[in-house]
Amino acid sequence: MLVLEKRKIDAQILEFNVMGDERGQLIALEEDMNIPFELKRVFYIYNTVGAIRRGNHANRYSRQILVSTSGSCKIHLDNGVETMEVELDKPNKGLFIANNVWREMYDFSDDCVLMVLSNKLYDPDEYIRDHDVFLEMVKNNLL
Ligand code: T46
Repeated sequence: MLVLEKRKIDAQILEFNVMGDERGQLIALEEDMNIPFELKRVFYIYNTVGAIRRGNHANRYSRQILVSTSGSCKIHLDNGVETMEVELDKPNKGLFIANNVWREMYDFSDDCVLMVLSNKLYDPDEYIRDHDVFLEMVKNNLL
C-alpha cells in the first residue's frame, strides 16, 4: 500500500481590515494589498437551497478567496490526505484556497451571500469533479 506523505492543506483564513465610521463599515479588497493573486473574476452564490452541498470539486488552476458577505456557511476542504472545516460568518473573514484542493460548501444560512474572488477566468475544463479521480491524482503525484 502506498503511504502518502502528510501534507498541510494549502488554505488560509484571512482577516480583512474594516474601515468603519459613524456611517457604517467598508472593506476594500485589492490586488497586491490583501488579495495575493491577480484578480480576474468575481462571482457570488446566494439563495442556496436548504441542506444542499455545493462545490464538490477541485480546480486545477484557480486560486480563490471566499467571503461570506452576509450570513454564514461552512467549507469542507480536502487535499486527498487531510480534511478541514472552516466557518465563514463575518464579512471581514476570508478563506484563501489554493488550486488542487477539493472543496464543498454547506450549512448555508438563508441570508448567505458567498462571494468568490478568483485569479482565473471561468473554464469548466479545469474542474476535477470526481472525488475518486482526485484521490488517484493525489496518490500518483499528478497535482
Ligand atoms: C468554486 C466554488 C466555491 C459560470 O458560468 N461562470 C462562473 O464563473 C462560475 C463559477 C459558474 N458558472 C456556471 C457553471 C454552472 O452552470 O454557473 C453554474 C453553477 O456553477 P458551479 O456548479 O460550478 O457552482 P459551485 O457553487 O458548485 O462552485 C463554484 C465554482 O464553480 C467553483 O470554482 O470553487 O463555487
